[in-house]
Amino acid sequence: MACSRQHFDVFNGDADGICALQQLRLCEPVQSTLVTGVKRHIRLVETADAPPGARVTVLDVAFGENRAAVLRLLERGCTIRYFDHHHPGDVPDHPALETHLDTSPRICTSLLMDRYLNGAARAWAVTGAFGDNLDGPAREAAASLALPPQTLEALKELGELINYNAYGEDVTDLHLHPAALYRALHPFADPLAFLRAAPEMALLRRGLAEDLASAEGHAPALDAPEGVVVLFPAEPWARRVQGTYANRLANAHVRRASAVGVANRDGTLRVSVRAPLERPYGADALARRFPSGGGRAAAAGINRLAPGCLPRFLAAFREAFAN
Ligand SMILES: [Mn+2]
Repeated sequence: MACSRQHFDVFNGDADGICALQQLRLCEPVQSTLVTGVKRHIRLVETADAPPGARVTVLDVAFGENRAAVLRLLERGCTIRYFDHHHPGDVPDHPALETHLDTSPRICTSLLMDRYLNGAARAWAVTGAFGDNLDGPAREAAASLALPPQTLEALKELGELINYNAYGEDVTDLHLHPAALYRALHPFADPLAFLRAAPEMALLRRGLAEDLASAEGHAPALDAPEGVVVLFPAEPWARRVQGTYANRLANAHVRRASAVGVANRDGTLRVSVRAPLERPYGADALARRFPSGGGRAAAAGINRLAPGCLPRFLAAFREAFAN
């Protein structure tokens, strides 16, 4: 596909990032250079080699992590539009920087885009919200569409499958490069038509079922009233299924927190933490107690937890989510 040096679309490779871009580009079609990666690849703006005068749109990656790169692009004469729902830190005032930032736990970037576009591609916003595990807000956004229940469930599956595809240590773990998945779905104004027709979706459905089957074979490291913690070995299936499995645990026990740890290649643990859905707070504070930890109040993570710190993490997890 031809790519333009005039427009750069920088987006998280998860469902929220992809569905936010899909809405925008259905309403404002342009040829653009796509910049994306695995979900954990947050510092994307520094990899966008945009020339002076380019229009850069950034979606669903924390502003703070990209602040220096944004400032460099502004200095170079680029115009930047930034949509995100992660904690942004200090946001500079600049005439060429337009921000749409909202850290409410019931908002995601796809819903911010829906607001920006006045609901012009709402079914994709609903899909993105489901992908970010915002079940309630997704259903509220969908209310105006008056969809039959089975259609809503199909959008939920689509969001979950696109989201599942984004988890891995790098793109070699993934079934599909997120840019390829975006290009595949972009021709579809109707997400359901994509879900029904696309071979990519059959591939992801099969992959998720296999990875979940592998995950079910592992007993929890902690199964307490406050929450559940599961640890997986350093294997591609575990890196792919980590986020989806964490969401499944969160949905299965709405009053309990959950954490899923996967061994990195260097032996440290990468941990996804979900606060209880009924009390979606405290995950970020817990994660920040450990080096390389961060995230949102409802969902956070630690990139490299030293194996020796595991007992301390389990104790801090119980303390953070004690009733
Ligand atoms: Mn998001």
